[in-house]
Amino acid sequence: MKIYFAGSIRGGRQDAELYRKVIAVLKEKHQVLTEHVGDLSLSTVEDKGDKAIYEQDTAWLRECDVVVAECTQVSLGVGYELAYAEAHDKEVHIFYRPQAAQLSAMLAGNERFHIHRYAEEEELLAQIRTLWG
Ligand code: 6K6
Repeated sequence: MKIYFAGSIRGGRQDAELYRKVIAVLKEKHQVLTEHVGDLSLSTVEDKGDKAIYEQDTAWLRECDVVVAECTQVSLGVGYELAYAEAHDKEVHIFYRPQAAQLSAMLAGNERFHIHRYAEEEELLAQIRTLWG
């Protein structure tokens, strides 16, 4: 499967290492289109230009089979991507830590989204393996 992994970039990189680990598990059996989201060395401001990023990411969203998003760290870009994915009838899975964040009602209230709660990193990785391992 082609998986689009979404995680906060300009919204804050506190969970970037966690994204990297999720992507590593997904990559064991699938193609992850957005590996850079877990790249801790990338800059959040410069890079290839916002227009190019938007064009590439929306093309990948149209191309993917499933969207996997970690939403504990609030991100406008991830929220946009989830709405875009829904508009293109993609399967969407959202993971977050209820102890650390309240999920927006615009995500939590959308019955088309599959919402997964977890507490610890190992629990998240186990959920990922169960679904896509
Ligand atoms: C920096 C770090 C990693 O990649 C970069 C370069 N910038 C981006 N490259 C590719 N996709 C991006 C970039 N900035 C945001 N996005 C997309 O928006 C990703 O697919 C993320 O899921 C989402 C994050 O949005 P913000 O609002 O937190 O930046």
